[in-house]
Amino acid sequence: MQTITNDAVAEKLEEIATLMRLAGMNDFKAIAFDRAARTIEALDVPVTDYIEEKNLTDIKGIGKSIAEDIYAFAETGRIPVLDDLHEKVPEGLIKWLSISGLGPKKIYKIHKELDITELEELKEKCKNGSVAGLPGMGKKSAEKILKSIDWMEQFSERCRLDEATEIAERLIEELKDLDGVQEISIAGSLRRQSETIGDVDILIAADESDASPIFDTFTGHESVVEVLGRGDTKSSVRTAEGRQVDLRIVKPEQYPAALMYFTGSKEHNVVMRQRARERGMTLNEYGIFKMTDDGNTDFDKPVSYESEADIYNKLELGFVPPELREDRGEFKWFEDNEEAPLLEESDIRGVLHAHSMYSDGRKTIREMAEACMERGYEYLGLTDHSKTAAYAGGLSVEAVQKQWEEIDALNNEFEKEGKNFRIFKGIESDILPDGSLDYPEEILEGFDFVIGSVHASLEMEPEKMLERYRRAIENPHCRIIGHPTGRLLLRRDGSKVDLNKLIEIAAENNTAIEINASPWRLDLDWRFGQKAAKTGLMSAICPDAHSIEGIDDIRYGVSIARKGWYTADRILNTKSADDLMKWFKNGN
Ligand code: DGT
Ligand code: CA
Ligand code: CA
Ligand code: ZN
Repeated sequence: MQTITNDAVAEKLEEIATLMRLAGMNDFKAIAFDRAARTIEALDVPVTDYIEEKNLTDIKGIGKSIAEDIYAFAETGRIPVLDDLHEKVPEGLIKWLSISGLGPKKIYKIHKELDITELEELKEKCKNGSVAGLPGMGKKSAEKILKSIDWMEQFSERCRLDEATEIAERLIEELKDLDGVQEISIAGSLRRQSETIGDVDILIAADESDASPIFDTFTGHESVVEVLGRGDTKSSVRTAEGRQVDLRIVKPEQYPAALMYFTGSKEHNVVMRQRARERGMTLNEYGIFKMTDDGNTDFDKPVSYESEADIYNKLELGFVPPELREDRGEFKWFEDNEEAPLLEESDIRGVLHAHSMYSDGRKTIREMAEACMERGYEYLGLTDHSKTAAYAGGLSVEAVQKQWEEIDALNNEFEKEGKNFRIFKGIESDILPDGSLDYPEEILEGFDFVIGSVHASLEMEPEKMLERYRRAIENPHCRIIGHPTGRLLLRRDGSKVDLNKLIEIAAENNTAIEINASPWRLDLDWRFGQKAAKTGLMSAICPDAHSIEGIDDIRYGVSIARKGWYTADRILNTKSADDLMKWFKNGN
């Protein structure tokens, strides 16, 4: 038997459900697989315990036939139903799943009615009106599909920050202890913590004679499916995820300059080179050199330096943290300052914006709270969805009241046990199209804080959207605005609300705007950080966690906040629990 994880089993079951829908099979079967997947994922013991005892059917929601599928998977790594489904479902349709807004059932319908399987055919049928003519579709749906395909094609060249991070960390783990590796770092847009990443860049300092076996390990890594190029100083590969990774190996004495150069951004490098020239030097990926009288690089006259920071110092600058290297004000600041007082992950004292099983989260309130405690946080601001978000299990008034009782009981228990931890009663209230919040006044009053989020009618006229937000912000119960544009990176453009104006309105009313830390969102965009600072806007790093792992997305939120020049004092969840409650009540 192979060792398999709960997640691996859940993933297979989910795949079966999706393929069943793509094959046009009866939905109740697919639903059973979906439910089984969620059940396995939420198990708090290894599923292998059940597999060994052959008692999977003891788990509620796992019937005999699904149990057999899981045993087969554990024994052979394969599931016969899944293999059959793969035979049955045209390969082309699976690609359509990446088109945002197009689910497997709709895909099956289009495929069956129009007898097409390829993306190009789908595009054509959207353009010539065939898709619009299908029952239940219409012109708007066809246009939406076209737009989503456009997005997909435009951005498949890039990936999210979390995907790139995982790839890079996996490779670095493998490379860092190899013989001859003196230093190793991520470079490029990943080191700058951009919200999407083209290729992953890794840099190593090693003697020339050690390079070859290091490249061997890199190109031979189990996650590598294709070697795109291999030279003496650089190799490029494609990983199983379809991402390109560049590894460069430079001589130890060149490492700091190379690290600076390959971290970029290009715009930042341009200014750095210019600063070098103004000081009679040239800067390139090999180092800093004196210039000859005729303005050429004098490679015989290297300017000595020991570190990346040293290079900045030579150019009369403080060390610029990688996140800030975008030529957006860093030169001005670091001419006068050794460092910028940026937010650090360790400043974050509590978790705001998390979902439980009351709405669409995967864990109980207790499980979420305990996970926060384990991570050293002092509070959890629980915010399930509000009643209008029916698709996400939004809470009825009765459910809200039940949740409050549960939170009170948990808080009492924590206090009795002397735990320094509190759960705040929050809600992620939909901001309805007219700007009102989702509950009557007497319920809103009972929350410790309300996050107001737009989840529907995102395509509203920008002016109307701003008014919608204004009304929500002027409601004294609304203390934080959630994911202000609603974008899903590489998937869906957000609403076109004027963020500069939104920030002004929020700041005037002492309402915060979250930095949604989910790597799908990273919304508020970091480019608005300086505007936020000017207006005195408060923000919060909000993981929008739907699971325990989701809490750890805080790291991405912190990166984006740093990239937006946020200091700890402008982030709500750096406050103590008491101070935060005060801020929610009084706004200071
Ligand atoms: P990406 O991969 O599109 O997310 O963005 P980067 O910034 O990682 O770009 P990449 O991988 O093409 O190059 C890595 C760094 O190398 C880049 O940030 C700056 C430096 N670099 C590469 N090519 C050039 C260039 O032609 N001129 C300058 N000044 N720097 C370059
Ligand atoms: Ca790159
Ligand atoms: Ca690159
Ligand atoms: Zn939301």
